[in-house]
Formats: sequence, C-alpha cells, structure tokens
Amino acid sequence: PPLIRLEDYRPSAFLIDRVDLDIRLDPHATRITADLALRPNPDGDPAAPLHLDGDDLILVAIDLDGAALPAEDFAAGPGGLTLHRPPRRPFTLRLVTQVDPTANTKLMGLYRTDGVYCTQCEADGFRRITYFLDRPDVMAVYTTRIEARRDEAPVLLGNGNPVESGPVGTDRHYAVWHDPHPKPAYLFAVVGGRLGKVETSFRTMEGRDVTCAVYVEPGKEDRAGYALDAVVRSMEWDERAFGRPYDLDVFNVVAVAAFNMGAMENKGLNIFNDKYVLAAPETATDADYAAIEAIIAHEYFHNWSGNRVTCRDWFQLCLKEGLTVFRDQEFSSDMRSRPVHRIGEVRSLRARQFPEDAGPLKHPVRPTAYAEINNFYTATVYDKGAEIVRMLKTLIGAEAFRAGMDRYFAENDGRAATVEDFLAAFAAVTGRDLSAFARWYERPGTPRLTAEGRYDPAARRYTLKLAQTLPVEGPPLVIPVALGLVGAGGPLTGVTCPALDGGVFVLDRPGAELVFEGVAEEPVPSLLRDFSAPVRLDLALSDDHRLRLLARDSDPFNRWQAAQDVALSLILAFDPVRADAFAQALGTFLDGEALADPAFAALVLALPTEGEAADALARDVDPDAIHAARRSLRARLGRVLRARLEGIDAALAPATEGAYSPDAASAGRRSLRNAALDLIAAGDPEAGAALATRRLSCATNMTDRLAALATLAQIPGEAREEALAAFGERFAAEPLVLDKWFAIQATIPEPETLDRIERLTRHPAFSMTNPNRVRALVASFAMANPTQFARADGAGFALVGRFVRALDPANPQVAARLLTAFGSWRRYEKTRRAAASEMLNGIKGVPGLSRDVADILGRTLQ
Ligand code: B3K
Ligand code: ZN
Repeated sequence: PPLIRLEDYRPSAFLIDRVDLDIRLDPHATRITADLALRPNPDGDPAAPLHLDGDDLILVAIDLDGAALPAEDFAAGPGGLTLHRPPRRPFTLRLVTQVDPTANTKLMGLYRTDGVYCTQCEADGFRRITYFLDRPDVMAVYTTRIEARRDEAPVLLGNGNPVESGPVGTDRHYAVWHDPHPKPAYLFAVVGGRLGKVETSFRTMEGRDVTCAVYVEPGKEDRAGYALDAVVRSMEWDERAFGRPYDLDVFNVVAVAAFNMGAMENKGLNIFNDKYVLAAPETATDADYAAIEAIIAHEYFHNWSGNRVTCRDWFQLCLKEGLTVFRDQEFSSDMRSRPVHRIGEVRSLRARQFPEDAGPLKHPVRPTAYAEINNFYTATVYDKGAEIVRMLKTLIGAEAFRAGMDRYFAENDGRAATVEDFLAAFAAVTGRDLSAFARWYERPGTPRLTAEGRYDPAARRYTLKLAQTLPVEGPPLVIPVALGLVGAGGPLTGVTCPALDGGVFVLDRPGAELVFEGVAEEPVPSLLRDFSAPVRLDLALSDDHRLRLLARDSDPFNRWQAAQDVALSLILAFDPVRADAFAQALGTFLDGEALADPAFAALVLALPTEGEAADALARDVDPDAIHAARRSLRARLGRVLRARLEGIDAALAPATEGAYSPDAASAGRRSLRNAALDLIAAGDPEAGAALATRRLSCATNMTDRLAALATLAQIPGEAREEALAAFGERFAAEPLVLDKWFAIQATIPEPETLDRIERLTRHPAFSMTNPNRVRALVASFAMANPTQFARADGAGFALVGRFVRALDPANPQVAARLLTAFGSWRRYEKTRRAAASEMLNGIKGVPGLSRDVADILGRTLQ
C-alpha cells in the first residue's frame, strides 16, 4: 500500500466552516443530506481541484449554491468526489448520500450494534457518512438533525447541545443538536436507539450547569452508576489539576456492544465499548472498575487535549493520545495509590511497548510515514507518548509544567496543533531549549542505560558511570535519571553530588560520571526511581544488594523493581540457593508490611511474566522453557512461603468477604489475598485446587470468583472442568462475563487448549462480529498464552492465522490488531520461527487483503 508522509503535509486547498446535516436513520438505507459551507484556504494551493474523501458511499444528489451540478463538473465514486472547477470564493455544496448501517461490519462510519445506531469516525470514518475533507486540520461548526422511527430509536443524540426535538408524522420523530465548537470530522458522532440512562448534574468552576448522562442497554441502568460517578470525578479533577472546565451544557456517554476499541472522545458524546461502562460487583472485577474509571477519564480529558486543541495531521497523534494517557494516569494515581499505579503503568509499558519497540512494528512516537493510520494507535504512540510528557514534567518541575500546559491550551485553543507547538509552550515558560529533548519523538527503539559504580572507602567517595546507547545511531537523548544511594540501613544521608538536582540527574550526553562525596559505607545505587525514563537499565548488582533495595529503598517503585530483577534472573537461570534466599527476603517483606499495603505486596509477589522473560532474552526464545522455569520458581516460593501465605489469607478473609466496594484499598486487599491463593496453589496444586474450589463456592463478587477460577484453571483435573462448566452456566446471559470465561480457557497453558478454543467458537455466546468476543477468545490466546500460541508444531500460529483471514473481509481493524501478535516472531528459536514465517507468508498469498492487514503483514515480514 502507498505511504503517506509527514514531509508531504500541505494545508488543505479548501476549508469547511459550517456543516449542516440531516440524517434519516434507516436500517439499510440511511440518507444523509450534508450542506457544507466551503471556501478556498488562503494558505492552500489556489489552483487545486476540490477533492472530497469518500469510502463506500452512494451519491444520490449534488448541488452547488442551490443548483444541480452538471455532470461534467465532477467525478464521484464510492471512494471520493472531485470538483474539477470549484469556485474560488465561498460556496455551499449540498450532498445527499446513502449508506447501509446494518451491512457495516467494519464498525467505522455509521453502523448498528444490537439495534442501536452509532458512529465511529476516528481516524477516517466520517468519509463513510458523507464526502468530506476528512482531515483533522479542517474544522467546522456542526448542526445535526437526526430523524428516525420513534419505536426504533426513541433516543437521538448528537454532538454539542440539544436545540429542539419533536414528532414527524405519526411514527417518526427528530432531534437537532448544535455544537458551537469548531471540530474536525473525526469527532463527529450520532446515536439513535432504545437506551436507558442515569444522569446527574455538575456545576463547573465557571458556573455552567452541565447535565451528565450515561446511556446503556435498557435494564442495565444499575450498572452505569460507577461510570457516571467517574465522569463527575474527572470533571472535578481536570479543573483542579489543569484548570480545564467543561464547555457544553450536556455531556453524554453511550455504551454499545460492538466497538473496535475501548471508547471514543466525540465532542460532548463519548461512545464507549460497554465493557468500559457497565459494572456491578457480581459481574465486574476490581480491574474492570479501575479500567472504567481510567477510560472515562481519558475520553473526558480529551475534551481539552484532543478536541479544543486537536492535531494538525495524524502524524501528531501522540499530541493528543500520549498527553491524554499521561493525564488519565495522573488522575488514576490521585484517585488510587500513586506508587501502585505507577508500577501498573510500567508493567503494561514493558509488556506491550518494549516488545513493539524491539520488533518489526517499531516506529517513532511521532511516525514519519504510514500506509494505514488506524494501525498507529499503538502502545508506542499512547504509552511511550505519555512517558515523554512525564519526563518533560520531571525535567522542568511541576510548576513550570503546569504553566506550560496553561500556555499550550491558551495558545492553541481552537487550533489543529503539532508536537512543535506543544514543546514551544514549555520552551516559552522555562526559557529552555527543548530541541534535544524533542528527539524522543523522533527516535524509535528503547534506549539502554548502563550504570557502573565504584566505591572508595578511604575517600568516602562513590563514583557512578552512566552511559546511554540507542538501537539506532544518532545524537543522544535527554534522559532524566532519578536516583539515590541506599546503605545497609536505608537511604544514605549527608551525601553530596552537585550533578543532582532534586534527586534527578539529566543524562544528555552519551556518558557521564557522577561523583558522590561523604559516602560512609558501600552504597547500592537506586536508579531510575519511579521509572523516570522509558529505558532498559543494565546494572550488575548482587542479589544481596537488590534485596537490600527491596527492604530499604525509599522509592516504592525500585523496591518492587528489585524483587522483579531477582525473580527474572532466577527465571532465566535457576539456582536453588539463590531462590531460597529470595524466598526468605520475600518472607521478611511480607511479615513486615504485607498487611500495611496489600496492593503493593500483591505486586511484589507477582513475578515477571513469561512475556517479560522472553523480551529479556531477546533471541532464540523457547516459551516452553520459560514457562517451566517460571512455574518451578513459583512452586518453590509457594512452598517456602506457605505458612505466611495462609496467614495472609486468614488475616484478610474478614475484610474481603464483607460487602463489596470498588475502592483501591479494598481492591488491594482482595488482590493480595488472591495472589496468596495463587502462590499456595503453585506450591501445592492439590491444596490449591481445594482452596480455590471453596473460594468459588462462597465468592460474593466477580473479583474473587474470577481469581479463584483463574487459579483453578491452571490445575488440570475434574475440579477445574466442573468449575468452568458451572461458571459458564451461571453467566450464560452475561456476554461481558463470558468474555472472562473465554479468556481464562484460552490461556490455559496446555495442548488441549486449541481444541477447547475450536469448541468455544461454537458456543452460542461467541460471535465473530463482536470484537469483544474475538478479543476474549482469540486475542487472549495469541497475546497471553505464550506456550500454546507459539507451539513448536505451529498449530497455535495457524489457529490465529485462520482467525485473521476469516475476520479480515468483515472487520480489517480487528484482524490487523490480532495479527500484531506476531510482532516478535523473529525472536523465537528456529523451529518456531520457521512455523511463524510459514503462517505469515501464507496470509500474504491471500487475495484481496485489507490495507490494514497488508500493512501489518508487510512490516512484520520486512
Ligand atoms: N481516540 C480513540 C481511538 C481511535 C482509534 C481509531 N482507530 C480513543 C482514545 O484513544 O481515546
Ligand atoms: Zn485517547
């Protein structure tokens, strides 16, 4: 597929100031009349024809300034509309198009899910509704009239504020919405359907009364309260933390069953995957509640970072996504435990972004070329993008960061901006040159930070050498390294190091040497505190020294990291003596503070994943060997720590068995108790199975029920099969719960799992047209069952390949996302590598592949 390049960016030849839409909803023949107020762009090419984007459209009529346009003046097809001799003055184009929402299986543009009409326009879905300048730097004021049969769509929603509504004849009705804020087409949305709602009101810091509502499938209103509460908390927080008030009279969230991703920040009308809205203690886990809170916040925060200030072009995607992820992470950290949240952020960065950045799908946070933009909504753009914003804040300090954000919003409000505009605001408030820092946006790959320390007892001096290396040659990055020295009794005091500013050293050269004076004993360096930069750290430390950090460091992140480092080295090379020393240290840690901060303790007990071990190995990966090593380490820890784990289980029983509350402290207690159960089971499967079965029978919430089922799923036998069957029956009418059940079964690390998956595709609740079902059963297998996905006989790869091929004609975005599971295929040992290559090349031969799949495939094989 042809590439679109950043360097080829040109302003549009025309602009559209106003869009008046009249949408007559119909299951198969929805008619859209669009009145577009166009004018030549003074900054654009004055001689260019007018080309409007289109995708899968039927053109019914076209008028220019009220008169039918002669056929020789334009060319129209499903894929676009060109006016050969457009007026060089302001003019109005009326377009009538027709679409079939029921046949729209791509879930882009206007489609129907469970009878509800909804839209998805980012990145390029608006062109599937009408012909348009479908690019984010063309911003217009929209007025939308929606008409439908009242019985089919009693609720009609659009962007902005409701203006009027009323009957049309006997069985139809209409509603008009007006959005005063100019916006790009990707933020357009309409919804029509039978929906229930919960609502509340919020008064902004400016005194505006806003009606906030969450719309869900009728009958599920009692599961929408947590999302609604998260809306209100997000509004409060964005005022407090960033001074950003809401700017319309209504804020609507709609949950739909079939959605390609998590949610979408359409102006005033956020549309959500129902998985990230619906929650009740019996159906949602603590992790679900946390994800709902984070995604509600994320989409709401886009109202400023994305909507009021949008992107000039799609290369600037991180401008809204990285920044908004940073903002939602800060929100969740304020709502929950900051250190615990930070560890979660880094775990997911390492699980998804590090491998991406090390494989064929790697790209700069601001890409320079793309074939299919929907393939660039990646962990790199989102999560590494957020890390860049975090580093900027670390470098300039919280106050300057806030001042820079204020300036960025003030200067770019109503504009389509670039990464340069963002950095310029911070350069202006700090007087600093951020051009070297900007390299983070340009350079793909994860930098490596190497560190080596030397202690001179006579001089009471400690010297620390730091060096950075990048996967690709080039000038150095600006890496903030938060650090400190830890002695046998804890962080050392009385130490001086002039190169440090507020505990942070800024490594902006290939290498540097830091000298600490007044160091009374041999210290252990605690580097990259709070994970101050998205790099891989190479620092040779003994287990004793690492375990000193676990016990004594003041930085919670590095305490957790120390335990992870020891565990990872034991997974990669097992040693019984070291393993027992590690178990001892964990025991001491648990005795001292497990119950004081259960959420943190649960994270310390969670060993690095098999994926992380594979990522550390980087080549000749044998997932079976990693799995076996990790399993035996866990078994050993489970046995050595058995009494303590049982003690934790007993101590937390009263607190976790009472009434359910989704707050972070309660969730933390549940997570520690469930981590204890899982580790007991690792050490003694028989006892674990009995304990998990008992836990299942008395669980009062989905968190505990699912945790027990997940533990049991790892233990082959009757008890597991009975528990799985009972769970499947109990929740037969709950698709979102069955997704968890599909996922648990798809991730069982046993060869029979392939048959199980085939069987489950015939389960009445499974559906190839609902992305959540496909992700639960197939993406979970591909992304979270490393031994079976990468079976040496290639059967796991083949299974996923079949799903990619079957999905592609109907929903290319979901198919392409599934295919990214092969991103690390070259890192396998040679048998598996050959099997993966064969499968990928097989897909390559399929005629008519979508651009989405062809793009991922081409880059993966390259
Ligand atoms: N902006 C949307 C993602 C759109 C994905 C398009 N393929 C949700 C979000 O990041 O907030
Ligand atoms: Zn976003």
